[in-house]
Order: sequence, then C-alpha cells, then structure tokens
Amino acid sequence: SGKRLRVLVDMDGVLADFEGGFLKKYRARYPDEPFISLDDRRGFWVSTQYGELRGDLSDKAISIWQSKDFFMELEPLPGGVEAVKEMAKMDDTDVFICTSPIMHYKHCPYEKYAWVEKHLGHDFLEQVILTRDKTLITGDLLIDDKPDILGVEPKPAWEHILFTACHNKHLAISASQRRLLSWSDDWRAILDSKRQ
Ligand code: UMP
Repeated sequence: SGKRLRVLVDMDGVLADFEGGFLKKYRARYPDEPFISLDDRRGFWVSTQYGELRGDLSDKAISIWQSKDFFMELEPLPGGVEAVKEMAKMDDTDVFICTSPIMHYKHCPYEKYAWVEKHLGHDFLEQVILTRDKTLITGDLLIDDKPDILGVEPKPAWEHILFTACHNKHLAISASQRRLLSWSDDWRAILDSKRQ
C-alpha cells in the first residue's frame, strides 16, 4: 500500500436522480406539453433535447431545475449513498462529492449541501466540492455520468469512470474508457485497480 486513493463522485445522475426528478416535475408543471421518456433520452443536456423537440420547451425544461426545492427533493439513486459511505470508511481512501452547480444560484448550491447533509450526514459536508470545472480538481478517479468532462486543464489527474445513465447508455465508448453500470456494479474493483 502506497499513497491514499482519492475518489471524486459526481452528484446529479450518479448519487441523485436528476433525470427522474426532472421528468416528474416537468410533467406535473406542464401536463399538456410533450415530454421525452427516460428511454428516449439522448445527450447529456436535457435542455438541448427538449429544444429539439420544440423550440420553446428548452426554457420550460430549464425552469424546472431553476425552481426552489428541485435539487433538494431529488431521490437518491439505488445504492449510491451506501457505496459512498462504505468508500469513505475504507482504509487509505478519501472520497469527495464533485458537482457542478447551475449558474442560476438562488437555490442550487444551498440545496446541494442540504441534500448531502440529509443523505450522508453533517460531517460529510467537509467532502463537498462545488466547481464548474472538474478538470482543476485532482483525484485518482472521477465517477461521473457526463461523457465529456472538459475544462481549462487539458490533462486532468483523474481517470473518468463513465457512470451509466439513461442519456449515455447507448454511447460507444473508447477501448480505454471504463464504465460503472450502476452502484450494483463492481466499484470496489475499480478502486482497487488504482491502488498502488
Ligand atoms: N444541467 C443543466 N442543463 C441540462 C442538464 C443538467 O444545466 O440540460 C445542470 C444540472 C447540474 C449540472 O447542476 O448541469 C450538471 O452537473 P454535473 O452532473 O456535471 O456535476
């Protein structure tokens, strides 16, 4: 055993059910508008696909996650909270939640902290990293459902593990890229593969 392992875990789409929460609240607020089932989701940006469905639906989609209580009320994805708690207890392992807040900052940053406190406990707030540029954050692993994680650092320290989500499950990924299919998949083996 050498140095400690640092794992960065994304929040929306990995720990919190952003897609499910979005669709439920969109359908409740706009019951007469068309919607995209989770099975038909393609591409990371919900707003882009809704805009392609009909021009004005992009702004309607955005209005959902800009609303008070949207981020706070997201349901945990199966096994995620348990996995992060277990990871955090492992020897020589540091876990951080690395998440990008929306720029409409009235509710989102506060509610992300509140979500972590509710589901992982007050002490876990020490582990929260809010950043719009994850390439700046050093770590051994970044578990994230966004296929392309870009920023000002051309050579991020982490290996990106693509967490499977409704919008990325059909994507072909490069031979070198690894996926975590869900929290039932073998995340422990992925961590072990990075230990010295
Ligand atoms: N988000 C948008 N538009 C979309 C989909 C998501 O702004 O169409 C937001 C939700 C999250 C952020 O706050 O983008 C994605 O953050 P990460 O999962 O990359 O941390």
